[in-house]
Amino acid sequence: SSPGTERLFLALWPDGAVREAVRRAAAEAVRAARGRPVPPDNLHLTLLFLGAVPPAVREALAARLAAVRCAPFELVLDRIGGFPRSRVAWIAPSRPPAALHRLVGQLRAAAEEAGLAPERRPFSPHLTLVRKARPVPAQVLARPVRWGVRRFWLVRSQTLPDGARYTPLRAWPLAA
Ligand code: 2AM
Repeated sequence: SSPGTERLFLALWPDGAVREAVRRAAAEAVRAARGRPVPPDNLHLTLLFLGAVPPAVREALAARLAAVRCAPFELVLDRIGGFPRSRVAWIAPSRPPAALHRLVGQLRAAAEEAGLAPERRPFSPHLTLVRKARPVPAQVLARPVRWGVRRFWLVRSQTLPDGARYTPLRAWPLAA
């Protein structure tokens, strides 16, 4: 890959208050899952995984992302569960708003216009809580975490000896 190429993805990044609410809501499930808990600073909801992005493509992408139009929305994180095959435990919204799916559609179009070919795997919104997790029983939260989403982020993913490091690089506001 050319110099300056980085592994990037687009994500929603919770602020400290939402991270703390997730920590409380998920504490029991995280314990039960054993495995490797995602450090609080790494918690995110992936919107679109981009893979290796050269600098020139990143510039083109940034220009497209600035043109995305989507109203802010609220996510109600009310479900804890797991993907047994990838061995992760997650928290997720059981009824994601239509605006979230519209946002992802626009991001996919922006990525394609910038020359990327993002995966076509269906979007399944979740925040990974634990990796190498045992299966956790599905759970509906009596007290869901409410997350007012106002921006989306371009994030760098680095693989380090002690695990993944995610660095939010730049945000764009949600505005209709
Ligand atoms: P995960 O949390 O469900 O494992 C950075 O790696 C983020 O992008 C993670 O949230 C990860 O999802 C997601 N991700 C990694 N590789 C991916 C891929 N090939 N397709 C879609 N999402 C991916």
